[in-house]
Amino acid sequence: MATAMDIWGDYFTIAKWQDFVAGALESGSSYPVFNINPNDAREFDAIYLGGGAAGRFGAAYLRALGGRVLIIDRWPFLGGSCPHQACVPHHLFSDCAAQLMLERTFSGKLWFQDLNDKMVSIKAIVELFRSGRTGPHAMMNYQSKEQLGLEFVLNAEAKIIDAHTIQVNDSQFHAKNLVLALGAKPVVPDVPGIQLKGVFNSQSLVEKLDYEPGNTAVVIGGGKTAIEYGCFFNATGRRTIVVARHQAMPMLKDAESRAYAIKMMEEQGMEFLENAELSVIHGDAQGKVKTVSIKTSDGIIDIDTDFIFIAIGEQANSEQAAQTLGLELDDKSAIKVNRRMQTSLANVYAVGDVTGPPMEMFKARKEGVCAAKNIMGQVSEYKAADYPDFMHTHYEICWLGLSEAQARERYANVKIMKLPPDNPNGLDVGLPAGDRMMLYLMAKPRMSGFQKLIIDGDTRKIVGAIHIGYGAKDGFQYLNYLVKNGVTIDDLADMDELFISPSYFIQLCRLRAGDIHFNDM
Ligand code: FAD
Ligand code: COM
Repeated sequence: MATAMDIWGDYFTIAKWQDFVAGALESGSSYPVFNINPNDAREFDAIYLGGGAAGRFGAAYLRALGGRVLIIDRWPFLGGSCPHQACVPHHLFSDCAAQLMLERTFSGKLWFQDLNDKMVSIKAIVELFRSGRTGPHAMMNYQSKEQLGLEFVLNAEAKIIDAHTIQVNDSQFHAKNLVLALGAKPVVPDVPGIQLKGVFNSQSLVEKLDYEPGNTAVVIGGGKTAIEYGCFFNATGRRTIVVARHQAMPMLKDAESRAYAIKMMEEQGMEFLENAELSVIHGDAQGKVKTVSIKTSDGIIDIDTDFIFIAIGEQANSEQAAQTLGLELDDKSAIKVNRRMQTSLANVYAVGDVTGPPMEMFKARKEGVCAAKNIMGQVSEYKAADYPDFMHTHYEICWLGLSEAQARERYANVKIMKLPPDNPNGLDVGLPAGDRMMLYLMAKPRMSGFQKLIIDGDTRKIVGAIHIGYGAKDGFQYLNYLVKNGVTIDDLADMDELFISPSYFIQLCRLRAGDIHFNDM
């Protein structure tokens, strides 16, 4: 059995880290790995409890400011849930969904194999992820240790003793400040049958799936994770039913864009039960899911399935901190913080998913950095607002700013530029199109995407943008910054498009740039 390791001073290559992480995950044994500088006698300015996006970025910044910082994490790697159970598997599954939609659209044509009536293995893709994820894990460890010089303890559950002290096995660590970066976990609904084999969430799917799901997947939830994973299950060739308590995909506020996204999912065979709720999960004699009962406005619907995916939200990992330190929580159990990331105890900070929504990487990382600055004597405030957002269906969907309806409430003279434009052929028009969309453009134009720019016609400022297709996500990160700084259609018109680019906003603006009273298009 492995025992505690002290690795400060040892050079770990990425390959060595990968072997180490794979071994530790496989054996499941928790023996602490100490990477602590024995030659630094300074007290820690902070312990980041949790080394995910929030903890790792915060600690790196604190060290960059000249402070001494320790990260403690129960996993044998840094980077947290993103590479292990969240963003990375989600992007893998969404890549598969996009690829499979293309292959199914062209099934038996050109060079594409015949995929009609063929199911693709979910288990094989999950196993591919499980063995491949140690690559990113190793990279995070290498970067943290060799490039950023961070001190950390890994592979060890931490216990909070008080607002300055953390215990790992028999060792105690003290710091001037404590930063809770403990993340969140999927909400588990309290319904009969929830413990049956065959009921998964985003964590257990990648950790525990050990059989090939049958031909029907039932997804509970209408949010990002539900839709993203649902589209993947659908693309593998399974009947997929999404059960949403209210509306599916409510986060995409622009009604017309949402309608396009839902229509395209339905055309891929996705089924939606809205205003519906999981009622009971029934099992067979072996304790495996057999049927699920869904409560709808028309009564109970029973669906035969051996595979249920539950994605009804995430809940902060706040229990231990709340109990031990008596911190104030909000009504959803997230740790309450002020804009400097301080909890109800001044030297205890909380960052990332543990402080509640939006549960996104940029917010976790920026909160981690904000806490670091305050701990090191700067005054720094942060509250996530006016950010761009994205999710996947079989497509990549990005949005920023206001929906058309929101813009019309706020501005008297709203102008719209969109592709396809309103026209007698509806969606059956081969625009927009761009990288990864050209085959659809030629063979099935209605699948070639949708995009919309929302403008305040009086100031000519962009107030909202949406893109459904592929390849625009990168641009939306920068576009949002410009929009927040008041970019106009005339500014966009002055930019240099890399034609053919997936979002046509620059050229659409240039076509109107000289026209003071331009029309919707
Ligand atoms: P985490 O990364 O969860 O880190 C918390 C850390 O605390 C973990 O490493 C854990 O091991 C450690 N820990 C907890 N308790 C203890 C303890 N007692 N002792 C020691 N260590 C402990 N966001 C995006 O921006 N893009 C995406 O594409 C995206 N996809 C997602 C897909 C899914 C399915 C999910 C669920 C989320 C997704 N997110 C995405 C959100 C993103 O993953 C989170 O916002 C982000 O990982 C939060 O980082 P964090 O540091 O707050 O928490
Ligand atoms: C990315 C993990 S997968 S982290 O945010 O760089 O730590």
